[in-house]
Amino acid sequence: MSQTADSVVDQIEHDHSHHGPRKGPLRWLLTVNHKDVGTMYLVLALVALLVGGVMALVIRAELFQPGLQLTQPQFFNSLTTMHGLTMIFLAIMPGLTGLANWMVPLQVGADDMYWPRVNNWAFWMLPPAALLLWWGFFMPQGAPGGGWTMYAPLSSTYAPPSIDYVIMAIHIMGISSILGALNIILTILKMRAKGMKLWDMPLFTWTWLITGFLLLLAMPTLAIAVTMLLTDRHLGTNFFEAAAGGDPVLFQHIFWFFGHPEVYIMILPAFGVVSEIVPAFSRKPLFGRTSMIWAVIAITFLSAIVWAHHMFTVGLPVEAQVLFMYTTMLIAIPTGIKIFNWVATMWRGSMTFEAPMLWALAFIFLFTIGGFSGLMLADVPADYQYHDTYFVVAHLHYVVVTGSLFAIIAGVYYWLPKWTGHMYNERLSQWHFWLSVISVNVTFFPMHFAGLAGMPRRIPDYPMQFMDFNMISTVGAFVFGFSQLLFIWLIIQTIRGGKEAGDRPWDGAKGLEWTLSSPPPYHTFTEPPSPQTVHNEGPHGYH
Ligand code: HEM
Ligand SMILES: [Cu+2]
Repeated sequence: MSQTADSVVDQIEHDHSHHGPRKGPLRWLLTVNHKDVGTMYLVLALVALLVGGVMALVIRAELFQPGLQLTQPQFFNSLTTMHGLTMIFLAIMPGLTGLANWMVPLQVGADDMYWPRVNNWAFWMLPPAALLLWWGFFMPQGAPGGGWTMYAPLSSTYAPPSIDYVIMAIHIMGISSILGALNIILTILKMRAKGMKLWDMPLFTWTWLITGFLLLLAMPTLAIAVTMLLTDRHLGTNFFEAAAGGDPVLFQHIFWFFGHPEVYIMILPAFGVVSEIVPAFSRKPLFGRTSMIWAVIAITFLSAIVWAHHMFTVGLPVEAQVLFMYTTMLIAIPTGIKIFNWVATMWRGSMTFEAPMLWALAFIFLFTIGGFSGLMLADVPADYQYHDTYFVVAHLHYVVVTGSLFAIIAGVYYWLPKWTGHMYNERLSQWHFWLSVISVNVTFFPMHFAGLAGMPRRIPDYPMQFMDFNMISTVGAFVFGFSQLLFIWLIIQTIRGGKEAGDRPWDGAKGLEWTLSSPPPYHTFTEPPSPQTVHNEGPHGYH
């Protein structure tokens, strides 16, 4: 070896730093540029969305009618498991991380991330992890079918060999997330432009700062849970093996100590995106800015102490059930504050309804439905009835799809003109929005009723009585899935050309990102923004 990897990268950085991106495909392999890395995260998220989406459509096609038409039960269970894991770890999380990579340096006036090379590694861990995860489908006994929660002993004693690959994939994705989180935290804390105080930071950057810390809490916990699975499987430990004195409920405690914060990892940056868009299209400053930040901090704290609301039916002491019920319900307070503040921001604003705003409004409205069904689930006696029914599936999809995913789409529409230098096709975007927002409700709303009527989740077949709800959901799901092709087409169109965007395509938008050209120069803020610019674009400069 004549050169270390580091010196190769140094050379590349040196040769190209003043001119722009490296030419050819190696640009993407070796890039340490936050915008390139952000783009790669977003592309990966889109690919995962398609792969996970195909799995969802197979699930919905099977459930169109009672009986088994397309899948065997074991394969059906693999599909639900892999759909969940794919959407959470490879679609939503990388989608939000992609937005962070692009926007956090732009919003704080930095020239790149704090650790540009670590940023490259954190991304490039993900494609191999994705392959490891999906490889299970091609193994002799198929992919794991124990659910995305991987409860023991389904994922220890009774799992196919592919579970080891999934555990490996989760470890890799976890390391990637931890490095990404550290990088974002350090960028925010160490690289802010002169004159930008912590409390002046844009809301998207704020929510990502807090999410970074939540990732540092959650991902090691998940790593511990799956490592214990692995040692139970291969090294003779019996953490979860009841016959040998172990306890399967222990797995659930550890898993959900990760799992509940995880749902907030997927929603807090979404709050951030919506908190950028609503003021921009209402042409007013965000109402109750400081309370918005405190609400996020309060939600983060509460999210770490409510994990057992996923376990009401495992036989917890009744005192514990009551405690977890009340702490869970407390989350409604800071969440309510946020929703109130978004509505108050719009109150008497000069509102317009371009695509980013439409998606943000749909987010506020539909996420609230998900919040209410969450409150219903938090009610212990009621949860005894809903637990593991389609009601839970309805709830979680209102929060993850019309919540996190809608916010990512809103963010893409909001920042796409900045990224590409072109306006997207507004007419096509309206079609995309209305088709999606109608079909998503056709898909998920009936699931509440199927669940209340008693249809269990994670089953390939069901009695006749649930047929109508399922037929409606399946039709909705196919329309929703195919509508997203419009989005992909629209993005490709916008990258290729279209009306010039200008530096500030949205007249109500504030923030340092809009002071740069569209697209921004390859090396973002080589000249740090002046304190005057920082002031004008911050909350105190609003006029
Ligand atoms: C913010 C985004 C949220 C996401 C992404 C989310 C996601 C999920 C997921 C994936 C499940 C299914 C667990 C399973 O496999 O059984 C679930 C269940 C549950 N969620 Fe949420 N949730 C969110 C918000 C909330 C809120 C705001 C509340 C309460 C105020 C809540 C309360 C519950 C409860 C109590 C369950 C357990 C249901 C059961 O096991 O029967 N969630 N959530
Ligand atoms: Cu939870």
